[in-house]
Amino acid sequence: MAIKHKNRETSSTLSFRPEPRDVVLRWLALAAVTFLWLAGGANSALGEPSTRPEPFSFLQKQLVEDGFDRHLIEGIYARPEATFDPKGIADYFSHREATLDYDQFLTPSSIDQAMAYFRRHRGTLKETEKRYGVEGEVITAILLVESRLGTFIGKRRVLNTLSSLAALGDAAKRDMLWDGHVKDKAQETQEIRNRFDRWALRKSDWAYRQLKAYLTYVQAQDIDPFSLRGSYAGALGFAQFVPSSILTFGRDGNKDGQVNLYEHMDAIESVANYLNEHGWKQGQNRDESLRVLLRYNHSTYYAETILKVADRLTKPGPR
Ligand SMILES: [Ca+2]
Repeated sequence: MAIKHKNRETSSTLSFRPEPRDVVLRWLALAAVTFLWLAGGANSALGEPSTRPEPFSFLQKQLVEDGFDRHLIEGIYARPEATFDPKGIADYFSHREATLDYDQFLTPSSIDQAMAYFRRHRGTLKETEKRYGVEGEVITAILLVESRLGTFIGKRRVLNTLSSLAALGDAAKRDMLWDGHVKDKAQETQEIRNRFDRWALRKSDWAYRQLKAYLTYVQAQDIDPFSLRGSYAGALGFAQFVPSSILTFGRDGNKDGQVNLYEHMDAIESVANYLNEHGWKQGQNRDESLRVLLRYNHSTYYAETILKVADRLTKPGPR
């Protein structure tokens, strides 16, 4: 991580500083600023957020103040892929874990897929079990539920998801999102609006910390920040880790020099390491297993589903 010396003075006076000797450039810059201002105004009037460059300008300033290299940050957010993702946030707000259908992972076809995966990766799973004390059946069950064994990883660019959520610290962004994308879905009552504001502020703080972890991770592993896709909650890879978990628990399972949770061997070892670090012991009882799994995901339905899938893989009986 290239840490830059904090300098509030320079970070607050970037962008438009025309040189008298270059009148043409100055007018071009002024025209560009005017165009972007008009475009932003027009979008706002339609209830749509302007996508660039306003949504992330405050965020960029904050990241530079927190030690990220200015050129790196400005370079990233100047790219055309950098867009505000209001629909992802609206979907995230209306998401309810308890309504997820966890039974889908216990159908005969899901168990068959998990069994095929368990056999295909038997060597890696056995080796990992020996080193971390986490049963291969449990790792397979987690990968099944998290990403359908690496086949369903989400389509959203992780950088945009985290940046959009982090930008909700700004009241104007919350208003824009509420008016344009949430209130119709959620019904416009003061109570729900208050709940949305509290949720947005909490998520904004969380997402900013995850954004910093994500930028640290992609920089350290030399990964294009826009290349990784994940869920609307900013989780990524076959194991659906949040970036801070990748930094702490991610492992280079296939020893190619890069921690890449879109690789099976890396994902398998990272899951094992995460559970091991949270207290998993081989042969522990069901209650102890549930307690550790709840550290991975706070839903009891989730933890129970993992153990049921793992049981079916351990004792495949007639169905
Ligand atoms: Ca690797």
